Amino acid sequence: MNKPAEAPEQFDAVVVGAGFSGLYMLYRLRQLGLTVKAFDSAGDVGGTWYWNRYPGARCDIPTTDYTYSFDPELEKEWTWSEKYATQPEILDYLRFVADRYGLRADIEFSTSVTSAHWDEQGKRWSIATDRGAQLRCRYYIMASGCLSMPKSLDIKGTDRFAGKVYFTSQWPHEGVDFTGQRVAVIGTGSSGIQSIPLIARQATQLTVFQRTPNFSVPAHNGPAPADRLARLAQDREEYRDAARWSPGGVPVEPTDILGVTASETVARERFEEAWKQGQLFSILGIFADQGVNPASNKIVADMIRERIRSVVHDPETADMLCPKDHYFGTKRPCLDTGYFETYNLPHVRLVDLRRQPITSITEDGIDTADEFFGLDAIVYATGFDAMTGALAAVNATGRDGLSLTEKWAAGPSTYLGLMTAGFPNFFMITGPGSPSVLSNMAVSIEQHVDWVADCLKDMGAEGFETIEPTPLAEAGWDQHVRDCGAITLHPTANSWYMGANVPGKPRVFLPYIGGVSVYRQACDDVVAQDYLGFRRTGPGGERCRDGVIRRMQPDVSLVLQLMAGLGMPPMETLSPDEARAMMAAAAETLPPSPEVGEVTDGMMPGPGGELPYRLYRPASAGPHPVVVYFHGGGWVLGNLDSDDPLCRDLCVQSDAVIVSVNYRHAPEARFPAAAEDAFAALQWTAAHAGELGGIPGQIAVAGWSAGGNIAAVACQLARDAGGPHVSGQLLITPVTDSDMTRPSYTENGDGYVLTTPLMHWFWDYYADPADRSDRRAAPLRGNLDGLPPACVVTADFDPLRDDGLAYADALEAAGTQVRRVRARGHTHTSVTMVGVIISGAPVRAEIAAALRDFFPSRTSLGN
Ligand code: NA7
Repeated sequence: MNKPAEAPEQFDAVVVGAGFSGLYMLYRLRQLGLTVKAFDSAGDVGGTWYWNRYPGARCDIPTTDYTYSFDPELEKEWTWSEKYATQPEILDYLRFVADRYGLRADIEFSTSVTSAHWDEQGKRWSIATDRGAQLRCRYYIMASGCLSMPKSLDIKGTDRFAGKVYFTSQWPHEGVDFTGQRVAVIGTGSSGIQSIPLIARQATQLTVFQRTPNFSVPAHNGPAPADRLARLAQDREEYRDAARWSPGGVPVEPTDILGVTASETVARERFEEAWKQGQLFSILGIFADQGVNPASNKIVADMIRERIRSVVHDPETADMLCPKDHYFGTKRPCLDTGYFETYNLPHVRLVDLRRQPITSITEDGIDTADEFFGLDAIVYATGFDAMTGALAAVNATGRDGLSLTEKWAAGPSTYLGLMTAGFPNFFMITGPGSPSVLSNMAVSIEQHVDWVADCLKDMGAEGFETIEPTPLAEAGWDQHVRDCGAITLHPTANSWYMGANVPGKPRVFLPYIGGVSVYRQACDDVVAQDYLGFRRTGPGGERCRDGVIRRMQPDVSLVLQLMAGLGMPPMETLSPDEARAMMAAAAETLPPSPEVGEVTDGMMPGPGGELPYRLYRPASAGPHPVVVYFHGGGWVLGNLDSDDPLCRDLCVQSDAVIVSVNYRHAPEARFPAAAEDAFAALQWTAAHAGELGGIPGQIAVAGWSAGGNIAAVACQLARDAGGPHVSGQLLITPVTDSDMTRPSYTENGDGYVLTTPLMHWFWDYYADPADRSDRRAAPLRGNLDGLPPACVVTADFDPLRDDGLAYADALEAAGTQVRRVRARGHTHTSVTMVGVIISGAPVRAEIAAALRDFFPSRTSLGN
């Protein structure tokens, strides 16, 4: 008779991993009174610090910060011996923590979870291990680490080598003695860079095989920094809180100094200071813009390369060690102790695999294109399948049989990096889409564990059994993660952050780069909004407030915060002259505008006197199509300078002559002065196109905001007058009507620079109420038949959003061809902030493409 199968053991929660995150998760779950079982394939606690025992292994965040903060008593009982503790000391610490809280009792070591299936009927996860155990649990938590799945070897002939083979990620517990041996190290990431100097001390001959040189800065290791210890001693809680609400999980003084505008002296001073500190966040934060601006990044990178050259004696080796193919910080920079100095030793040699690729590893060494290296030992420091590798290894199956790897075939998709739709009650600690590897892991781990534990507590209190993100919330978060990455230089690098180190892995920027504090706020906001974007179910029914937690472009929201911090008075409380002065002062702080071929100022006749104009000519050979441009500013503010950066950008990108016209302003010249000037400017420019370097007959109008209003009016007037012919109208977030009751006036009426009260202020200066329904003030009310093709740009966070949409709809209804450009996540003003708002660049590229399309014959001119 067959023995009846044992019923699976039941737990409230199963945790995978017993490293930093698994241990704390276990602690919190127990505190909630839940039954928990944790598994780890290692023989003891420690996670990454259990496995990575290679010589020189240390953390690269100061250990005073790379530590648990949840229990003040624990902090009193443990003192780190060095600024950057070694792997054995960190492992000791984690063992100490496990002992102190008696955590081992609930951990099964040397056991891997092999499968996890969601049972929709029973609302439980079914878990199986490689030791044949079957378990059922309500909550399944992957605390499996971001850098825990070693990358598979992808070098030819690795299995042929008869000598000793070592992996930095799985180093022998008893250690290795390389004395008298000819050793190769393959890989120059953190693991290679930390271990190479120590291996060199023992080996008779050391050859380092480098595919990509890495930026590394000296750690200046030693005792923990006195200032930090003092601050901690004085007020531990204040310090830990500062870390929690910092950009990277370590308290730092953020700078607003830009590399592109800093003097050489300031740049050098800041670099020297950061170099001295020997900390990643210092060297990554020399300039506020070094992560987003190539020119600023180069200043830092050049100074690091200068240092490498000053240390390494052989110029050829020094050159090989200088990173040139990626921006500083876009691959994880390293902290080292004597790394570059090691190459001055006579028995150490560097091989550049880009010049001299490995053809195969053989029985007794490494064969390259033009040389053979006889070896006794090979050390692989080739990295990890980062962030998704360990999650994919278990490959959980969620609802409807969907596996995680199927769902993530094109890259991971998560809500807050904590959960993923279709996988109820499945949590990830520091999953993709969270700050994780870009931050102090200790801080990010505690935040995630706390969030999950609090969430389970809330569920228990409210009688819910399952939780899962909605597709809408998840798609919104994925978009936000991509938006944050897109404004940085990261996507340009072949880094493990991008999944680029693993052949075939989708190229996606995996972590969230918006910052630890910003991220924490988003998580808190989700909870405060009744778990926005999560669906929770229980015997009493389900609750779901669906929505997207962050819809604004990250740089737009940053600029709004900065502006709010300046405490400027609302513009509508000022007089027009005061408002103009405030705008002029703000314009002075703008970064340099794009270069164009030529800029000339001139005057053209207008109905009320001469009108100043500024002409921007592309650098390419003319003649060019001509765009008559009208600046924004509510008919009251603005001038040729205010929209200069946008005009330059339009000129460069659309390859058209831009004639920016300074029409008359209210209240000095009220309605219809601006509209009349716009039409007159169009007529004059069309008549003089040839003299201006334009192609006669190829004229478009463009305008932003109130400028968009008079541009639209000019098109209607030109049609009525039988000319001039207008090839297209570009209306950037235009005012098209005087009716301020459309929903966007309420939804976006406050907080996004252009406010509803300010629109009232503008209208009051511009036009009498009786004139406001005149089609020259409200072009939406005019006859829209027979108008030129249009490009209408609308911004999500703009009171005028619905003005633009209404005009686009009405033009289309009248048979006009309309290209709609949605400035996703932008405000009324942010799209035009050239050089400030990076996320506006793709929108402006689309606008420029629309401009070019107004002039199809231009292509046939051979340009
Ligand atoms: P990393 O940083 O991924 O470094 C791995 C290194 O191995 C890197 O230099 C790779 O070159 C190199 N590599 C990988 N595959 C190959 C092959 N096939 N041939 C030659 N060279 C190869 O991993 P680490 O373990 O050093 O550090 C991981 C993180 O742990 C670290 O960032 C810290 O956060 C702690 P590549 O750059 O891909 O050209």
